[in-house]
Amino acid sequence: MKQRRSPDYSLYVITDRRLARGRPLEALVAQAIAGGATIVQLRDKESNDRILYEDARSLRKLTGERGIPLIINDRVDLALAVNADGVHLGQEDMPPDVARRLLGSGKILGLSTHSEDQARAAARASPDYIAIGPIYATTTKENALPPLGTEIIAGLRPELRVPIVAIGGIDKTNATLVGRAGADGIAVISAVMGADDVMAAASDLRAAFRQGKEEAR
Ligand code: TZP
Ligand code: MG
Repeated sequence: MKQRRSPDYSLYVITDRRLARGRPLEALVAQAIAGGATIVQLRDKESNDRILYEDARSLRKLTGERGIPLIINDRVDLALAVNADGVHLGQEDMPPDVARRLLGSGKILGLSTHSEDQARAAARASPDYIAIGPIYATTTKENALPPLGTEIIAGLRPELRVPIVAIGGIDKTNATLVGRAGADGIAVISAVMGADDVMAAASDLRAAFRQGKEEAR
C-alpha cells in the first residue's frame, strides 16, 4: 500500500468567495501561503460546477508549485478531476468508506465532526484527520451548532490517534488557547480570507498557534 506522509495541519486555510470580496481567490491563497498556511481547502457552497472546476484547477497549480496540499470540500469527483491531494467530508456527505474506495489510499481524507461521539465514530473510519467544531462561535458556516470550547480538544487528544484540526471562530486572539489544548492544527476561514492583509493574518495565526503548542510541551 502506498504510504501517505501526514501533512502539516498547523494552519489550515479554507477559501470563501464571499469573504474574498471580489479579490481573486488565487491571489489570496498565494498570500496565505506566503504568511504560513500549511494546507489549503477549496470550499464553495454556491458556485456552479464550471466555476468550481476552474478554481480547483488554478489552486491545484498554485499549491503544487508551493508544495502545499490542496483539499477539496464535499466533492470527491472534483478532487479526482484536478488531482487534488484530498477531500474533506461532513456528516451529510458521501460515507467515508465509499469516498476512500473512490479516492484510493494515496489521497488525504478528512472528516468534520461536531461532538465527542461523532469524533470517535469518525476516527473509526480511519480518516487522515478529523476536524472538530465549532470551537468558538462563527457566522461563516450556516446553521453552525453552539460552540464546543477547547475542552473537547483537550479531552479527545489523548484518546484518539488521528490528527485533530480545530475549526470555528478561531482567530489570532484565541489560537494560542487552541494550540495549548492539543490541537494538531487550526482551520480558519474568516480570520484569513476576510482579512485586509491576508499574509499578515496568516502569519499572526501561525505564530499564535505555535506559541500554544510550545506552552503545551
Ligand atoms: N465548520 C465548523 S465551523 C466552520 C465550519 C466550516 C466555519 C469556520 O469559519 P470561521 O470563519 O473560521 O469561523
Ligand atoms: Mg460537506
